[in-house]
Amino acid sequence: MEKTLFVSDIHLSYLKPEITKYFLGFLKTLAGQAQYLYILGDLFDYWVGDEEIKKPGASAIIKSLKEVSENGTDIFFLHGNRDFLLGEKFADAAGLKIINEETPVNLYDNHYLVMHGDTLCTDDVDYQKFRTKVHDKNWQNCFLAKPIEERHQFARYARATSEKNKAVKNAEIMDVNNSTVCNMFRKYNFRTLIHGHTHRPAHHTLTIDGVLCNRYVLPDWDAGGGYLQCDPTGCQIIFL
Ligand code: LP5
Ligand code: MN
Repeated sequence: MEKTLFVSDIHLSYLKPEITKYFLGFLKTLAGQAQYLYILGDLFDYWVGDEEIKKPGASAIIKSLKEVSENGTDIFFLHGNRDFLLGEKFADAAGLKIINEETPVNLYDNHYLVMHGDTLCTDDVDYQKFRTKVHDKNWQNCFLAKPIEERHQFARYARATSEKNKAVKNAEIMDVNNSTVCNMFRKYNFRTLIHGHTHRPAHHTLTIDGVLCNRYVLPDWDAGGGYLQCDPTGCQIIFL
């Protein structure tokens, strides 16, 4: 049967070889049997530039993604807050297509909107300020011009600061803002939103302007992993 798989927040890192192993297994078996695979951000724990494609950790993933795409699964990727610097060199090597941060998708006579999910967390004002800064093209060009080891140092510092901040942040702030979600449904006039980032996997139903809508939140792979499968009969979150 035709099917499409959605994953996010895999957070691949050489420090977590077991996640790499699970994800490679997922690509080889389940993803290889799908028509389309959508990776909705945070494939890597962090990404500091496409020079990294030659590093052993990344090259095993790239090789496997390329095999899946050459065997007939179309792969799409959108940026997360950890890998917003992943670029076209990676995309070429892995045989995937980088799509917009808000992408409407038509599948099996249904309209979906896919996103990473970080832009829905508008109560997290500190994060949104940080995001605006690092999404600035000048900032990115400056950052990418630095030596790779210096970029790693920045990324490690940013990761440690983020973990420290999260430990004292109110959990509510780190979830989506309901009116931001409603406005997203209105902006694109669709029925189903699929995103990750919050690490709160769930299927939410909500009524917006009298219309029943769905919001699927994808599981992260630090907590075991999983994916959303959509086919002509509907969508289902599957935990691994
Ligand atoms: O990622 P996660 O789940 O821990 O938390 C996110 C938000 N944090 C981030 C930061 C990333 O984890 C950092 C890794 C990105 C590396 C990319 C490449 C290199 C860039 C180097 C930049 C210097 O996205 C966190 C949210 C949480 O999701 C829930 O939604 O709360 O946001 C924060 O913690 C906000 C902090 O205020 C920002 C933390 C980084 C501060 C580093 C300062 C360095 C100077 C930057 C100058 C532009
Ligand atoms: Mn994220």
